[in-house]
Amino acid sequence: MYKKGFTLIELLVAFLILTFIMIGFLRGVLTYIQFSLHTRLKDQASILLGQWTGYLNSLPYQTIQAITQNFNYPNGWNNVNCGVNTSFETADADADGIPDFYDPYNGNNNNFFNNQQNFAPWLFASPRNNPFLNSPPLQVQVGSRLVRVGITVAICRNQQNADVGRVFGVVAWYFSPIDNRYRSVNGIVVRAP
Ligand SMILES: [Ca+2]
Ligand SMILES: [Ca+2]
Repeated sequence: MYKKGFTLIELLVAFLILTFIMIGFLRGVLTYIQFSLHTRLKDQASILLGQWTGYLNSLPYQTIQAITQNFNYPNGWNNVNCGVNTSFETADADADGIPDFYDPYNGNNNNFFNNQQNFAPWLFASPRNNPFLNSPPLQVQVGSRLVRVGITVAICRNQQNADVGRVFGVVAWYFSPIDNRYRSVNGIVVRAP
């Protein structure tokens, strides 16, 4: 005799379909959260880059000279040609495709996701070491992640070897919540007396 209602199999199938829909929905929500955090991190990196290049441009040259005086310049950065035919800006000692002047990690940057505080020794300023006073932050938290800033510095010299200025590399970076890979924006500031 035919009976109206659901059999156990029908209920099970309905339950399975509902579970798959829920999993798909949750995955969609998760992806949305990851992408929106990624966008916020990217925006914050651009903001910090703008704040730092503005700040470095605003400092009196005497201040810049004073704070960069006792730095133990790595990579020959105490003697660079800041003219058009310069190679210091493209040198890549750790061979990861990122010029060291804009590179906060010694080695492939994607490998530093689990070791994010292990900054390259050539950074002049980093979230661990800030030689600047009253400066923008070198680290900002966005959701569960951090955007960090690293700054390199080099001394420009002319053909007579005279000190003619300072050049700063500024990099703001984060690890993307989408794939945990390194992402960055960078800029350069040149200052002369
Ligand atoms: Ca590099
Ligand atoms: Ca690197």
